[in-house]
Amino acid sequence: MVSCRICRSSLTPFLSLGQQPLANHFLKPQEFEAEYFYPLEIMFCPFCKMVQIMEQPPADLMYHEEYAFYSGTSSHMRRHFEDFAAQVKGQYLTGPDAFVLELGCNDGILLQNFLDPGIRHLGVEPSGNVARAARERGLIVWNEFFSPDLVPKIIRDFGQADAVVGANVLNHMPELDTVFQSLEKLLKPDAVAIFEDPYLHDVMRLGAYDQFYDEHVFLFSLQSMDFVSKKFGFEVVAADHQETHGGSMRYTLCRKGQRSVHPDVKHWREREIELKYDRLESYQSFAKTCESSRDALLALLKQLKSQGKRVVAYAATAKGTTVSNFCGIGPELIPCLYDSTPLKQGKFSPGSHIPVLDAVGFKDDPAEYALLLAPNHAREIFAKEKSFAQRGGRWILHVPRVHVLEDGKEIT
Ligand code: DWN
Repeated sequence: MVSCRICRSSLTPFLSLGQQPLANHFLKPQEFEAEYFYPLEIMFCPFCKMVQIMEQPPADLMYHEEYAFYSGTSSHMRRHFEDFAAQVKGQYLTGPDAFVLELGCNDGILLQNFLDPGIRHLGVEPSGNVARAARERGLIVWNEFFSPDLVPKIIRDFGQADAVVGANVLNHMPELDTVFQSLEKLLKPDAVAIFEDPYLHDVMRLGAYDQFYDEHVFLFSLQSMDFVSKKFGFEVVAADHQETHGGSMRYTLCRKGQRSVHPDVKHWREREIELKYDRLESYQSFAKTCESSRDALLALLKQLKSQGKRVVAYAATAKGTTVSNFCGIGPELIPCLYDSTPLKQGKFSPGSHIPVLDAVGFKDDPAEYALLLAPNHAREIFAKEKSFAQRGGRWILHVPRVHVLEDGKEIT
């Protein structure tokens, strides 16, 4: 029996994504043999409704000196975080000596937007390389795993916070209890915690099983976020849906009764009940969709190979690790993967061992098809790589179902 990390009830498994490697551990050939794998089983808690993975690899295997994901690589995301920061500044950092704390600030893509108006800030980031990149932007960053031990030090150096923020971070933190207990101490009485993470409804509606990998221990919904918040004396006062990462939710939390609750919170809460996200059957049906999607993608790639077509992949994402390992796609079907991150180039993709090449070379590759492993960045990548479609190249996407685009139009 596996217990829920939040309410200790017994969890029910609903989707098995097989043996998976560390999603962001791009490797050299000499590392293949000792590569770390773990079973990626997705579970639902019938009591608190939290969707979570069964087992998470040790944190220091995932976050370290060579963490492969730099948040700042997408220009679309840079704009998104400017807007996020503008909202936080305009609504919550209006006092004279405001202080904002960011958990898991990565390369500082969000936090840098607080520099200009001179707002006091601190980023806490466990991966050394991205923490350094954030410091190079002039930010104050502690290269640490966030833990309750840091709380007295933060309060000693900065005082209590007006806002604690985290983007795609809370879903990475298995010990949510200690995060909420820390928030209780860190936040001023009417201060807010704002967390933005992939949203359950979007994952369910898109069949986006690729949002599950080692780093994403939780997939939040309003109902599960309500449960955790309530457990620690907080409440959700705003729920702003975002289009990023295939669909995310920005939850604003504060101590219960401190602020009025935005009507959207009720709207999303009711919608989740209408869609039956409180029932195991919904997750079992989602699992079937994911398995069909896996079969369809593999069948398409095999068919194209039998026709002698060259299919490459684009964007060496963490999500792509789940896709290639769940579907069983290796270099025999996809000879190479193009990506803009220097740290990934020249290495091989986790588990599937597909060589990763510099994205600048994509333009010269004669491939007829390209599997897009970052569907969340489709607009940005299609614009950047428009010559591919212009010369007759076809994009393959696996969400919302496996399909092929020719000149922007779906052909299968
Ligand atoms: O939560 C997480 C999310 C926010 O980011 C992390 N745990 C890990 C990471 O997940 P991901 O790798 O699936 O993220 P993205 O943002 O979907 O993909 C980024 C990758 O895509 C990078 O390797 C760079 C690449 N990329 C590219 O090659 N060309 C991205 C863009 C926009 C491009 O134009």
